[in-house]
Amino acid sequence: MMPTWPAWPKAFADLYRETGCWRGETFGNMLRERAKTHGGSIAVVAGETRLTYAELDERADRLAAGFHALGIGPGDRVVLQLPNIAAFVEACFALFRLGALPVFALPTHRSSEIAYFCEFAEAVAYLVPDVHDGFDYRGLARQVQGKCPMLRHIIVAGDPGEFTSLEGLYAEPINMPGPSPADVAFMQLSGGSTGLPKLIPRTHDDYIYSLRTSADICRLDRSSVYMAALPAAHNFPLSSPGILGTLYTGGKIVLAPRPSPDEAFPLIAREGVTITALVPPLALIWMEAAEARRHDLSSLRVLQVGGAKFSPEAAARVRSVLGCTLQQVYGMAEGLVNYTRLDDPEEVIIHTQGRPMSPYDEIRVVDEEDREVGEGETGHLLTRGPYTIRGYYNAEAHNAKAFTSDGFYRTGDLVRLAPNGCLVVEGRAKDQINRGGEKVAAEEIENHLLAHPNVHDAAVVSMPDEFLGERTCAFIIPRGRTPAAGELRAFLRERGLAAYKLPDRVEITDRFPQTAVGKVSKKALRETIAAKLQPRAASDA
Ligand code: OOB
Repeated sequence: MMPTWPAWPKAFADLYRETGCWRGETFGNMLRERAKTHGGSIAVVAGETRLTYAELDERADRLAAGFHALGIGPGDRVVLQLPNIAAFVEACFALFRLGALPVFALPTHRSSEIAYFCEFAEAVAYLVPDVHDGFDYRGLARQVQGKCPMLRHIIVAGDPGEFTSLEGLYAEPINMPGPSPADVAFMQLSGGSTGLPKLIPRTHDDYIYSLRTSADICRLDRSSVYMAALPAAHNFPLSSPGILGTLYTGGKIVLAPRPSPDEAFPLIAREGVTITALVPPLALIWMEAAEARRHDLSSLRVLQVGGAKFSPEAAARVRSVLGCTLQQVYGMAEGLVNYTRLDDPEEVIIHTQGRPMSPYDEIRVVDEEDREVGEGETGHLLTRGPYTIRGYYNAEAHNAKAFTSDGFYRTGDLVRLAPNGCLVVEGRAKDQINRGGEKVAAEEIENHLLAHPNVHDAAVVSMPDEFLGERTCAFIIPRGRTPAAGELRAFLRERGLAAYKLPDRVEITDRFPQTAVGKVSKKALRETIAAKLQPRAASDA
């Protein structure tokens, strides 16, 4: 069955083509072109592996032939869970060329998330590393296989055990028609605010437009060296401008296995990294490390920070500590990405989250009734444009709520439009915790907690945290015996939930505060836990 997803209405698609946003390019052809014009330049550095554009192009062709031989074809979904290794890039381009759709899982996802992605996307294959960061993904694959009988292939980069070896798939290239530019190229995951994560279909046309524009804004060219320190599959390091934007411009990408200064700093010096992207907590760690130790970070020209709000105090230190320009990036896997520009005044770079990358991005800041708020007032951000989806994959009922009738995406973010046209993120209306860039949907965790025999009711909210910005607090009304926090965390881990989703704190209560209409007041719960943490924050200082 081919995926169902709401495409752009014809009038908009025509507009985006006429204005040159969508140029009819595909990822497969984009790599082919670069391989023709500068095949000898280095495209990918990962560990000991160095691939030129010509080599990457050829390996993508050979791997596409291998996937084809397994019976993977156009429109098929493949859940891809690879860390920052060369196989990630090769597998992406091989699938793009085939017209098969990677579903981008994160390395931290576990059986609960992966089994759901496989089932919901009706995936035919699941691609994992053997072992990464001490975790054996073949064990995870076994669990997933048990839950998802329709999964035809489990493919392993490295030692495959009983599964199919990725290395063994590379075959003689074959001719294949390839997808058209308007086709869906892959699916990203939504941070989510509901019980189950949503899949985000992105087309070649729209995604290539977004990474080309991002690359322009970041002034990438053939001499640029982009380091992916965040997980490659996330929208930020993948395309803002990230890995794909750098390959578009013919630059070099360096895949860092982990973002720690110990691993990233020597790579910056060795490879002459010019630009990289971090979430706020990592930016803090990098600044601390750079101050404490002497490292040659002189090649670094731009540090992008995004995924969660970066405090102005920290933002103000970036230039002096790391010796580069800060770029704030406020984006979402659904589309819209805002950037502060490299030549913006320091004031704008420090205090705002930038402005939309495209002149065709439409922005509305509205109240609860979807009426535009007054100038400079805070409201809900709605957006529509040439690279913002019109709906999630197979989610009709949810789409009716997540999008306005005229196609604007409800971001769930509370923002203010500054007089200079830049957005300032002031908060969030969606039921989500942003744990230093990692998104946790409250309802998803609540549903898992409710499965515990000693949990009568659960409400998950954010609590303030100096380092991550927010952490997760689960309020629990017990049933019978009161469960201990460690026991609940172990229970969730046992259910196959990613570690970043486990509640950082558990509060036991006998009832939840309610709103006027009788719903659980998460606002009151957030205030309760924030007040409780207050004295501790003061004594820590
Ligand atoms: C990025 O994408 P997602 O899909 O993981 O998360 C999107 C959400 C936004 O709706 C917003 O709530 C939050 O993450 N966010 C920020 C932010 N950047 C993202 N909140 C405050 N300040 C920022 N700078 O996180 C993402 C995708 C592409 C580029 C960059 C980030």
